[in-house]
Amino acid sequence: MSNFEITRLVSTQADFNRQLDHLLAWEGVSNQDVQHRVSEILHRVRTQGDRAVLEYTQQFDQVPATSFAELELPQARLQAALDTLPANQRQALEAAAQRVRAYHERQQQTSWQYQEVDGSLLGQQITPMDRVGVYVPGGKAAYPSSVLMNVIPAHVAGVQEIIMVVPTPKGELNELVLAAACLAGVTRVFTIGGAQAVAALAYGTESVPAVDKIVGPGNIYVATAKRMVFGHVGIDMIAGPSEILVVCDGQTPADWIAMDLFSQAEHDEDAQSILVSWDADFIEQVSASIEKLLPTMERAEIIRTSLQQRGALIHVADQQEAVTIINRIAPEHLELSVEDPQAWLPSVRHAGAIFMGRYTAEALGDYCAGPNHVLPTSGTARFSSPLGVYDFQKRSSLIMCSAQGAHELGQIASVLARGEHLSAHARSAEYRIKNQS
Ligand code: HSO
Ligand code: ZN
Repeated sequence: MSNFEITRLVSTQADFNRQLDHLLAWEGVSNQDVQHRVSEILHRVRTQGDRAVLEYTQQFDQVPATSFAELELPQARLQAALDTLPANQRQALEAAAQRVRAYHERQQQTSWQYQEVDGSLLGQQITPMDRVGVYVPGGKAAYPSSVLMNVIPAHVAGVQEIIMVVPTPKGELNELVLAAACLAGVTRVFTIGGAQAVAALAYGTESVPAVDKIVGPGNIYVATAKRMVFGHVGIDMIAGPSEILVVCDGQTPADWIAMDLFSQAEHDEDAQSILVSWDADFIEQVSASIEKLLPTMERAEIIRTSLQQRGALIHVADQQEAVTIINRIAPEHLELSVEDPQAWLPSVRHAGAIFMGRYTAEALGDYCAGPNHVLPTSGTARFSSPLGVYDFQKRSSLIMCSAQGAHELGQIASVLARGEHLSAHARSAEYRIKNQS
């Protein structure tokens, strides 16, 4: 414990901005070798279908299946997983699912139309995607909560078929993941993973139906495969490591804040936890809490590495500087552990999710508050939003011209079309101008 070091930054230091840049630098992984291997897997699955997926699954996951049919779980298996959960787990999962559903129902978009004075109609029609694939990692990163967060918005959006893929290394199934899939509304489950599962979902095989969009986290092979099939199908964001930025006025118990920092750090060594405060004494208290609490943690080594590599305690002069740092980082999770978080909101321009007030631990949002825990990372909150119902819906524009509307628009379109030397466009519009056909 003795030589534990977490980066300390003070905003008055001359090279503060450079140090902050250095702290935030994150190399998105892109590896030529991985790309090469993934493109070969995509090609084989695209051309050989089930047989290639089965072979890769036998090889990479050491699954003894001899036919592809063995790689699909019946609905009854999901129901059985739910039915055999210990009562407290089932209740917690149901409560979380119900809250996540209620929140996402509010995101439901509605179609609209309006009429112009000439009787023309304009509008926008919302339709769900037909079929969506949800990737669920196997092994240590298999989170039932992520099943809820990826599947429920698709279900609320009205997606008819939600296909889940989950690798089962050595045949090992995660009962909570299956129970969550059952509650969330998954239609079919295939026990496949890696780039081969992404390929199966993107291109379809004899057994796996091709989907319109693939969402969900995965390792570098999965992320690379998702990037490569993008365009053929939609994908969600490519998530970087988890991050939390806690802004505290010094009035929250230091142990609470230390544990909030740990809660993201324990995800993995590359996760980033940062505290910003204008109270220097409080920063010392949190530092002491970290030292005290770290040895008590199950994942102490992961937390220690994460905090040492990418964590920081930042002392700023005042609240205004804290705001500048928030917007500079555009964090995935922002905890405003302050007296009046509402007063801060108008200044927060970029953050995936904002946890307001001393009682709002980020962990509550990860599981059951209701909002989605799939959030933009690595500063991408500058231009993107939490996963939501809108990610599983599309908009179609609606245009219905009256005779009078066609007459008026025809004149505008004709002039513009002739300016572009597109005479079929012009004449198509002109036919509908009164007295000209
Ligand atoms: N904090 C993670 C989500 C998660 N936490 C799942 C616990 N389980 C994503 O930002
Ligand atoms: Zn988490």
